[in-house]
Amino acid sequence: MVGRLVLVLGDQLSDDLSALREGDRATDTVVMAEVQAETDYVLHHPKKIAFLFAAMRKHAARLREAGWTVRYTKLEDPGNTHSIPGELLRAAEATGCTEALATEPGEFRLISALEDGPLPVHFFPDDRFLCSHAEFEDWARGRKELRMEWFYREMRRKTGLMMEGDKPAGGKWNYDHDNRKPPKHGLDAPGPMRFAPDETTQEVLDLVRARFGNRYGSLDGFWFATEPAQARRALAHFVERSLPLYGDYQDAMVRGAPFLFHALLSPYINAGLLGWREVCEAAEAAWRAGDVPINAAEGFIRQIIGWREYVRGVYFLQGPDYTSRNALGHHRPLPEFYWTAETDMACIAEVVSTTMAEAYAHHIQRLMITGNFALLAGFDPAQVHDWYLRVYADAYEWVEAPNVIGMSQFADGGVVGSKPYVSGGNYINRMSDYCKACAYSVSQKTGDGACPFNLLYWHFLDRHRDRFEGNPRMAQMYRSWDRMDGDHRVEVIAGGDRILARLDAGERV
Ligand code: FAD
Ligand code: DLZ
Ligand code: SF4
Repeated sequence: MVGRLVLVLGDQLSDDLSALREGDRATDTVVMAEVQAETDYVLHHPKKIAFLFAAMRKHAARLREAGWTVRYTKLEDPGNTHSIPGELLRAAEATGCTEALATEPGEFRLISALEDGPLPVHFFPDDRFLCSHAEFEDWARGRKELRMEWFYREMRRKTGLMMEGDKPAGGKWNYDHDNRKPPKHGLDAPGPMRFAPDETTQEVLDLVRARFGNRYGSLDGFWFATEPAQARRALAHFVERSLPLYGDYQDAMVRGAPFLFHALLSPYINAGLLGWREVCEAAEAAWRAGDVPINAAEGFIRQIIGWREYVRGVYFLQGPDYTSRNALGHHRPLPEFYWTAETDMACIAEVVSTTMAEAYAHHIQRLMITGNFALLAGFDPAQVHDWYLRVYADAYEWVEAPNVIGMSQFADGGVVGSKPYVSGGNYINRMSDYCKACAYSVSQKTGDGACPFNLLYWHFLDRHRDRFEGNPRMAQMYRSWDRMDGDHRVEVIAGGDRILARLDAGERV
């Protein structure tokens, strides 16, 4: 009997996958493929490619052990058509199969490519997420604003995580107020669990170095987990060592300490090596055992069943045109220093360097350093989106786009955020030690040595006054601006203009 093909994509490496559940291991053939269409639709960081290829190869081996017939195409295999629909067709020709089963991909781009491909593909929902498309649509229907906090409370009730009956554990839904501590001097963080590359991973690293070594990002010091058992050890390490202080220092930034108390689990969760439930249950169990404070456990769980599920809901609700939105009409090209780290702004240099080295930066670095500067300076959101999708090991459009186009760049006009995330240098100085090492002065508000964030913050508010003045959450900022001396305001705007002119001229900033 001729079976069907079961497609498993690089970020679908979960044992419990809807397409596998629908398939029959006695008759069907699993198709997995390393293809250039996926490595090159944006030029991903080599560490991300290496992580996924190593994890894919090991997943294929596990599926074979579990009794599946797996047809796995390596990047260098002769005949590789270098696209997912192409590899499905080749598999169909080789096996005689005439149809394929697939779990819905996480990017519209690939959904369309499969729908338009030569082989009929039957899609099944990606139920590795807590909230289905239909459930999110129901929640969103009729609401004037899609605020994450209300969605999150629904997910708490639905899962029973950190609940005492129908009430939130500890009496409050959200302990974010306790999660904004500036870094203490000499803050010592354990960092993520690191794994030495095994034979499969080393083979992939050699391949990726040869094929993708010239693009942005370093492959040196690769330490990611590449199989579920390792990812579970990384989770246990995080819960034991970092989670106790995760909440307190969630927003802190320290030079030379890129990871602090963060989980470093997003690449694993997004690729399917870990599930949302096991990571949340581990955090809750640690709190119930008295090993971590409530602000840490709640804060972590909110990121997973709140933010992560919410951004996915937004992506699929908003549709394929979401990534091309540009509500603020920003068109300035992304400057070279987002690729080279060659800038006098110590904060940006630090985050871009970390990103190049690790394919990682933590949330506040992404939001309040590189994202904040891009928004203040008015960089084209499509280019900013392309940058974030390329450089981070956890980036797939369903999660990256609402964070970038929505939360960070306000290019969706306020679907994700009720106001833009912008700040001057004071916030960065309070939450980091970056300014101490900077060529600019964070306390200087005007003149050539003034922190560019200080100048561009007011420049941004001033040039977008028509849009934001009526926003009650921004009224205080406009009142402060209006109270400033007129000559001072002229100097600030002139200073902002000069920074933008230097950016436009390609001069060092
Ligand atoms: P932790 O701080 O330890 O958080 C725990 C987990 O919560 C993460 O592993 C992640 O699974 C989840 N999480 C936290 N915040 C978010 C969020 N806003 N959206 C979705 N999940 C979240 N996350 C991605 O997974 N992929 C991206 O491409 C991505 N791009 C981002 C771009 C910008 C501009 C911003 C501001 C945020 C982005 N995020 C993205 C969210 C967040 O920065 C990362 O999930 C987080 O930094 C991952 O590191 P961690 O595992 O150490 O996270
Ligand atoms: C990100 C990525 C890369 C770099 N390479 C592959 C690949 O060769 N084969 C594959 O099946 N998946 C890859 N992926 C992940 C896909 O891009 C991802 O499944 C889609 O973007 C949908 O989220
Ligand atoms: Fe960044 Fe300004 Fe501080 Fe320099 S002074 S590190 S540019 S915030």
